[in-house]
Amino acid sequence: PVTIRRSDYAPPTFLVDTVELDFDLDAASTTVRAKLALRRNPAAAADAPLHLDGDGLTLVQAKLDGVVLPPERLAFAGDGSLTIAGLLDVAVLETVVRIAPETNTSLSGLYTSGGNFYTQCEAEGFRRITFFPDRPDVMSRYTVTITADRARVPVLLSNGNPDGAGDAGEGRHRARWVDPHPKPSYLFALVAGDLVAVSDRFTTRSGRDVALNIWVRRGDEDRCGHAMDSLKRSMTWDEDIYGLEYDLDVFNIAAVSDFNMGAMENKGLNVFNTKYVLASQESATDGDWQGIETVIAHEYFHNWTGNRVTCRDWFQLSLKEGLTVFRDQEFSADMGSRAVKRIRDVRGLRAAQFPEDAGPMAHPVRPDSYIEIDNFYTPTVYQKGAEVVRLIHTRIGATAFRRGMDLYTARNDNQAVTIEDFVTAMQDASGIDLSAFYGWYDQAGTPELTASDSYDPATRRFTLTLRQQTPPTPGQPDKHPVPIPVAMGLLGPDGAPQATRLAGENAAQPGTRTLLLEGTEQSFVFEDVPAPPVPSLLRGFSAPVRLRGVTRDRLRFLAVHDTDPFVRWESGLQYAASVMLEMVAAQQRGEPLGFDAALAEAVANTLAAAGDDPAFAAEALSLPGEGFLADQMEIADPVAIHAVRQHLRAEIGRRCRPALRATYDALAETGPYRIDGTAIGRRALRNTCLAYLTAAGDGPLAKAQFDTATNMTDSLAALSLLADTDGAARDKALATFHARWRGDDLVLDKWFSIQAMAARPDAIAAVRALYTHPDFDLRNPNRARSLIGAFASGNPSQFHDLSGEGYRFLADAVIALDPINGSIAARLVGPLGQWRRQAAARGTLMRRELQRVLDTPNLSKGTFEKVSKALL
Ligand code: B3K
Ligand code: ZN
Repeated sequence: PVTIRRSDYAPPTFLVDTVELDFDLDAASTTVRAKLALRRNPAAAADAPLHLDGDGLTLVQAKLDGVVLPPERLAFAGDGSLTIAGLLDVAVLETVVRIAPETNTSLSGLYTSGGNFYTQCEAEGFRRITFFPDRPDVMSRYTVTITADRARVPVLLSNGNPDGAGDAGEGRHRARWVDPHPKPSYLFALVAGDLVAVSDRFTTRSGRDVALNIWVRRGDEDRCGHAMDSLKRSMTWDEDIYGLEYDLDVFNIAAVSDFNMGAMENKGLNVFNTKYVLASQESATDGDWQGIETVIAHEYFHNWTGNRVTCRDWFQLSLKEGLTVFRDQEFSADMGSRAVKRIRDVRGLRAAQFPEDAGPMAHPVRPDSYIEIDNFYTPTVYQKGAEVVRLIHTRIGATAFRRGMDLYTARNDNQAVTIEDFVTAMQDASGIDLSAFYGWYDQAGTPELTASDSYDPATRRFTLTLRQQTPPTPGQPDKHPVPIPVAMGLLGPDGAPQATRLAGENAAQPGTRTLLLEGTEQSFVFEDVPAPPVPSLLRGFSAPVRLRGVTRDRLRFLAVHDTDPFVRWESGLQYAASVMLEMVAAQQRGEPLGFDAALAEAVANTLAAAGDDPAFAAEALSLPGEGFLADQMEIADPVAIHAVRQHLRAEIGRRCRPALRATYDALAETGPYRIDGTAIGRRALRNTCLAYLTAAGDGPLAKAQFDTATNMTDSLAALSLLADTDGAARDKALATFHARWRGDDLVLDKWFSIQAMAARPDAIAAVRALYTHPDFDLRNPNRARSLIGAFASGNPSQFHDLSGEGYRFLADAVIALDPINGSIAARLVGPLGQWRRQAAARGTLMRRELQRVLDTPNLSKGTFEKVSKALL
């Protein structure tokens, strides 16, 4: 496999001004005719040949300027691409190819799902549809004609606006779509089949009337309301916050159950995993409702950050993804509780991105090289990328950021650009030099921020010293300091917030201020500090770093007194983590675990104040996760971590039982089902209480909740607790759930996941049995993830069982899946790559399984890249 390097970028030799595509749809053999209006790129050499990507295409005919090209003019390469030399500066190329959608199990290019046709082109799927310079810096205007059987394929959709439809004879019909906006090939989409629309309208603020349609399979129409509502709110928000309006007459969304990721932002025709569209009270959890809102918004926001302004090459992926995640995070924060949203996002970043940054696939937000670009749709490019945009936002402020966005879209509209174009716009709009922020884009690894301080009563000066250091990552042994904005404040000994005045300032400032650490180490001197204060650092998680050096006493103090909800939550979490890591060490030495009474006290205090903000209380009551704890250890011990967490949950449950039970009872649902922040927060808090009570031995409570639940959140919370227990109630609940939901794929995924994540000693046998269950389907990505991914990533103590059977199961599954869908296989293999963080006995077993995968003949590029890098 070839390594592609960022430094090797060369502009395309030919541009494609317009494309006419003609699809004759047939599941077994579809004919694709393409007519490309080519123009030599002024930036390329005058005699450079035309390079067309292609992958698995059967060429029927190629004509250049109306003349059939003889075979000797067509130079095919081993990867399926085609080079043609001797073109004039302006030329028209017409090709006819055949493809077979129904045997396309990779779900990239044109494929079928349940008899309907769908495409997925990002990043390199368009080359599986027709010969084309399949790279984002070639932007063209598309006209698409689709012909298909009228009875079986009544709905024919593509990008842009509809432009006529009609009969095509012999029971077939035809539709034409014109997209007036130039776009790269990765944004092309076609959806066709027996679908029904849920429709609405939206009028943009300049008066454009837009038809909104969500296309689903018959029977799913009544589960689209939330998606539609989220779409309209997203459209309004982007107008209000960024002045960005929708730019076509229709906005179509199509939902499909076989899909490699969450959703795809194709121009005017978003394609969604059903998971992020369909929801009802009975079938969707609160997490599902929130997921739909976020993903709908994310894909909609791409219309500007991604589609109108796109990426020059795939190394710039975070230009659209980091920025669009930042935008969807802000949207969701505005729709609900900003503090809780931030807490959840940071939780997610630490659960996925921090470990990635500390593992074999660590890469900068803007990678330097890749073998398979699909492997770089990562938490680093997405979530860390969003954090870097947030750093810039923090550094220059909201007003300058908005001006920067205006400048960015105005300057780069209809162009394929780079991260420099974004940073430059922000710099020009703010007048602040942002060049140091490139360090965040180009350097991998999570910086460690250490704080120390001293107070001098004589001068009433408080000196805060911040230091940074980034551990080495593969290929980047030496790191440089990066600019770290540290939002902070000082609290007096009584917990009251203090105004702050830095040496050299005239007046003290109340509230939060932001210090900027630019070098390796810097001291900040605060004047007129009456008594030794407690600093509150990294408010709102103002930078994606690991903060070190805050004592336990201060953590306890901050958890109670800080004005910033993020720091209050964070301090409680870090306090608990530090106690738990000590317990893990005790467990490893075979010593008794003990109990820190302060934890029970904190739980009691949180419960007492929970009425004010139940969603925040639920976050504050959640113990650090097993993955978070493992990530804090040089060498993880998943089994000990699990034991400690279970022990602590049971202890807290026992000690706080009356208060937990009182909260649980008080939060019982009385009115109608609602999905606003308060209702969701109440359910979250109630189910957190249920988890403690169940851990403390109150088994019947979970069973009772499962039996009477009227919504999926409560049902699933109870079921997942029961799944961890032994006995008849567990088996009965799982069987009841399966019987009730066997016809609903999205809910059945949950049934698989719950069992895959149950930390029982027979977990591996159970997972193997589920793998052969009649409802299991390796070809469906949601289902594969719900079992294999849930087990390997969501059940660490069993996955890391010392027998090595968990590793063997994962490798077996990856080897079976790779020839079917290499992209999903490469994703699922990830957990085996973390062998360096495990004790030698486990590491050896993990490496053996990685090697077994690597030795498999005909491995996909993506799986090869992941496995070979993990073994380096
Ligand atoms: N841009 C797509 C992701 C495509 C993944 C290709 N392997 C969805 C999104 O980020 O919005
Ligand atoms: Zn995206």
